[in-house]
Amino acid sequence: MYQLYGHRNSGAAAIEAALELCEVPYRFIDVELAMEAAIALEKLNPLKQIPTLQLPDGSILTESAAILIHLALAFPQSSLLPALPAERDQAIRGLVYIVSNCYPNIGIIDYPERWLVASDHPSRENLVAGARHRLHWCWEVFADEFSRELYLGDETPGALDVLAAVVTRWAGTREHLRHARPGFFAWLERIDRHPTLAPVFARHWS
Ligand SMILES: N[C@@H](CCC(=O)N[C@@H](CS)C(=O)NCC(=O)O)C(=O)O
Repeated sequence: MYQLYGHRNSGAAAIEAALELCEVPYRFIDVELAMEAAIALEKLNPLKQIPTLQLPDGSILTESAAILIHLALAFPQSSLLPALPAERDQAIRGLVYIVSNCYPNIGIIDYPERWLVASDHPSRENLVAGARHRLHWCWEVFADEFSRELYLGDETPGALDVLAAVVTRWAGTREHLRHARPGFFAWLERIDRHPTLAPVFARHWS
């Protein structure tokens, strides 16, 4: 069985949502609830980051985009990635865009000291403010560049929809997009309400 290491209000929500869309059984291991789970995570992923996914054969996958692409390929009936090669290329481009341009700013905002040699309060504040600004701008660019790749009709959401819906949850991104890109903001809220995804997101953000 798949074993997903995560905790509430985290990027593990995107993988949990994808596992639900694939309709495969999995176990969610909350690394904030049990010390043994945190120790187990460190053995599997030296960065101690989540999501970390243990596959049924025991192998380990980290990195949200890699995990989502794995699930899309392992469960093609889920339509996590589009079947048409040109559309699939753009969806993979979008996944890589999010994890390379948006997600790293969250790490800086949460742990600014990792990026500073001298971690005094003004330096941390300055770095966090810059990362927040960059994060919000990167999402504006995403909204402009990728909206046509996303779930706009009645189809099942895909990996790109799910990752966008989760990574926009943090550091004031949704509030920013509500005014800066209202169409994209409304579309994110529609994904939140999808019947398969809503219960997952409720577990993470209620
Ligand atoms: N590159 C990773 C980033 C994952 C990540 O930063 N996860 C956060 C939680 S949402 C985390 O585990 N942070 C703890 C840490 O960096 O120590 C991915 O794309 O999955």
